[in-house]
Amino acid sequence: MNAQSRSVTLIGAPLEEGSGRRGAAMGPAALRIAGVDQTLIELGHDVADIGDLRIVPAMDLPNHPKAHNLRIVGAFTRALESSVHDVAAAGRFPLILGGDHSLSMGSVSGMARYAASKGRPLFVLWLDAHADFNSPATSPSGNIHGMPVAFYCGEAEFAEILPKDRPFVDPKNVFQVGIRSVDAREREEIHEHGVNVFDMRAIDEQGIGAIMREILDVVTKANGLLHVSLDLDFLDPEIAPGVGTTVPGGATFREAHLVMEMLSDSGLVSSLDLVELNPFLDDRGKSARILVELTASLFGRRIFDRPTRAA
Ligand code: 6HN
Ligand code: MN
Ligand code: MN
Ligand code: MN
Repeated sequence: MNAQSRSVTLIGAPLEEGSGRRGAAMGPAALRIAGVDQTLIELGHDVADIGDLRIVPAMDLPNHPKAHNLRIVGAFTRALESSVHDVAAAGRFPLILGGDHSLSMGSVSGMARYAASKGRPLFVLWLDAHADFNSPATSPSGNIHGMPVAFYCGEAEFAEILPKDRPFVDPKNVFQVGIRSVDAREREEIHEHGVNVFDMRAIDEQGIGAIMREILDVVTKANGLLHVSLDLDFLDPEIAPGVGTTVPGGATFREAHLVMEMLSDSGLVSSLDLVELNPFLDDRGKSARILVELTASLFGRRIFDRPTRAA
């Protein structure tokens, strides 16, 4: 994605029912007000905005006691899976404006189907304070935004949402970076399934640059596509307060930008989620703006250019 111009399609997903509180449904509007489209256009990209997805609850799904609002989250999952797949198949870059993190059940599944159609493996970079690998059986909250990684890696409890033939993501192709809040049973599941975790301590000890090089190397060698899912709480709450699940000790402003700059240089990124922004909790648009600035770095904004690095 380096200096090259991309065709980007913005897809709004005003979903908040996967989280325990209201407000994330205003996320797409706040990201547009913060200028996500204009910023990409100024960087030389072609931008189409298809507006916000509208759904009706999926009444064929159960009212699950341990997965709150499954009918709404399930309907968004179906809508996003197909629209993200179709945008990618049309040769465009799907940029999903969230919305809470349960929307990644749809976006990642759509990209998994697209990658399979190209015979390429899908990798996921999960930038988050949380591992989001709960299932209805392990979740302490019942909030589905804590479960999307388990979903797209094949969690059986949600088998009714998408068609049976949909491809899952291999948990070994999931890289989680920035993790600092994991539930007890969730931790066991992560180990069992072989998810790659770089927690905050790994960032402290190794540096984010070395971690990113390691991840990008794996994706390059496998000729993979890379979906990036950016949960606002990856960042430290001091710089990004507009989120319902703040955890202290997050990534700094520069660490987050370096991630985006290295992703941009790599040219490997196929799709992006911006999630968990809750404008109702934000401080005068600060968090919406930082998400737009990080998106700009991913799409080629630089302080100064660097010589291209051999892979
Ligand atoms: N997110 N692990 C907690 C839960 O309820 O499962 C928190 C999940 C947070 C989800 O931030 O996207
Ligand atoms: Mn998350
Ligand atoms: Mn999170
Ligand atoms: Mn399991």
